[in-house]
Amino acid sequence: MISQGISGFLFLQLKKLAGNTRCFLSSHSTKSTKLLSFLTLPAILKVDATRTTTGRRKMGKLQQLVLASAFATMAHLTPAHAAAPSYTFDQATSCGSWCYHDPNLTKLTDGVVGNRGWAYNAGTEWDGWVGVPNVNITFQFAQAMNFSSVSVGSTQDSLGDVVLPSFDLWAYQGGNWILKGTITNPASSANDSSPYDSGPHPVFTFSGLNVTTDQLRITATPGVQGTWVFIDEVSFNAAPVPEPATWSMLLAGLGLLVWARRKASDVKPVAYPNRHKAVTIGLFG
Ligand SMILES: [Ca+2]
Repeated sequence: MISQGISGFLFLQLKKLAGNTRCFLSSHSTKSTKLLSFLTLPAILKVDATRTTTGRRKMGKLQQLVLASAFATMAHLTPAHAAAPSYTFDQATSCGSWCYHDPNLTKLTDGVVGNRGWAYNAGTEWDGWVGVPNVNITFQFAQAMNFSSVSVGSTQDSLGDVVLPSFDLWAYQGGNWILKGTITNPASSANDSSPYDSGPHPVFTFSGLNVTTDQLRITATPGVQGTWVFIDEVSFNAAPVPEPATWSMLLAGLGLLVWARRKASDVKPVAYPNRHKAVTIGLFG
């Protein structure tokens, strides 16, 4: 968001520089004319720079703005390449009637959501664990992110088979796992559904987080021990946090801007020879 703001500011400065030159014909010029004039701005300023102090000052400012814009654009593009998280379990999945393994560790972040009845699509969407006290799923992100919410999908058929778990959310900060939220699902037959129910299953969301980290952990604890835990998808609402290198690029761009403005204000008037007069002297002097 900050890099976008800086990029926008740099563009406005560039536009202002263009608007102050004669290449913008008038306020009534068409958009195509203004765009053509904008694209020819460097050439026009270069010609002006050979004639006047103002033209030379504007040419210098244009060069600094283009360089600063390049820095800001690089900084803006860096967080846009944040990769999807990888994840691991601390308990092995089980197959059961169908197979609830996740051999490539992709099923929880592939965007594919199962049905409320785990058997409706042969259970292929679900990761499953059975007879474990709990399971920790740890997500590793390519860079630090600011999380506003995290959602987990699960289901239940009966208290003697597949049971809704409770969830804890942890963030790795300062070398420790910090508890950020708990969603409790007490064991209740009210959550029962047919294994062939084609409707949507419950999704449990940790909201209003404002948590910055590059690692999150979800602990799923079954409401009844010895039963199954099923999870099909975990989704994150997050924005990338600029890394130190990104901040360095932004600061470098801002520094160039300040330097360019000071340089422009330091320019002293220079007496340029009148070209017409010079020709006159050449002819008749
Ligand atoms: Ca999935």
